Amino acid sequence: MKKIDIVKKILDANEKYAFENVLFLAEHKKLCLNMISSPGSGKTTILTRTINDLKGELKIGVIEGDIQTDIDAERIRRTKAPVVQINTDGACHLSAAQVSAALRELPVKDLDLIFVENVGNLVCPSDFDLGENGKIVVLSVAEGDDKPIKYPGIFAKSKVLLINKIDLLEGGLVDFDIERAKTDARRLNKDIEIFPVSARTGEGMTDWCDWLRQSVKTV
Ligand SMILES: Nc1nc2c(ncn2[C@@H]2O[C@H](COP(=O)(O)OP(=O)(O)O)[C@@H](O)[C@H]2O)c(=O)[nH]1
Ligand SMILES: [Mg+2]
Repeated sequence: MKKIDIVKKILDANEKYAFENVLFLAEHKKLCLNMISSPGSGKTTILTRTINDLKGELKIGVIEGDIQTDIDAERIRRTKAPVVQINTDGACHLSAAQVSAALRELPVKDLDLIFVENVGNLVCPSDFDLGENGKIVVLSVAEGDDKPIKYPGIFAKSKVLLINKIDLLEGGLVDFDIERAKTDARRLNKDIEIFPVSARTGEGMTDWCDWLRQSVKTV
């Protein structure tokens, strides 16, 4: 079998599970967001702060994807949010089948919102639909403002762009032109919502949390 046929087979099998997840989430009327970024741009930190900021308002569960370890799941567990860890054993993305199994381990009925933290990588996870309601791409200012044009796929497919670590812009610690990143992301995806945030200081988190409050109402 040619490599291209094998890749097609894998993607077709993934689509089948992704569709099951779509049905499962629709049946339970739950919002599920797939968070994608390079390693270290702040996904887990954003999640822990978001869970804490929305405590008492939205019940959030998390599916944590990692190549190895349950370090991030442990960080989420400390917030008291329910979390399921998936180790991909080297694979660079989560599959819809893995998410399907994890959804059945979470107390979905009791939740308002489910986040999936995908494996850190801007490329592979964008090709694997998980049946989620939307993708959230995180880009930290330490990574450079050219990333939307260098990795267009994930920016074109995401509902939201979180530009994280904006606290680093103060004092000129990093060069990152927020307007350039926004313009390039919007050129790829005119509907993308963009929130500059600092998961460290909390700056910008209110607008992001407001977007989540609105989005859970519309599933
Ligand atoms: N200065 C700064 N550091 C951050 C921010 N968000 C996350 N970090 C740090 O970036 C590193 C990677 O964060 P993490 O949440 O593990 O990223 P992940 O790999 O995308 O899940 C950690 O040392 C965090 O403390 C932020 O807004 N500002
Ligand atoms: Mg993480």
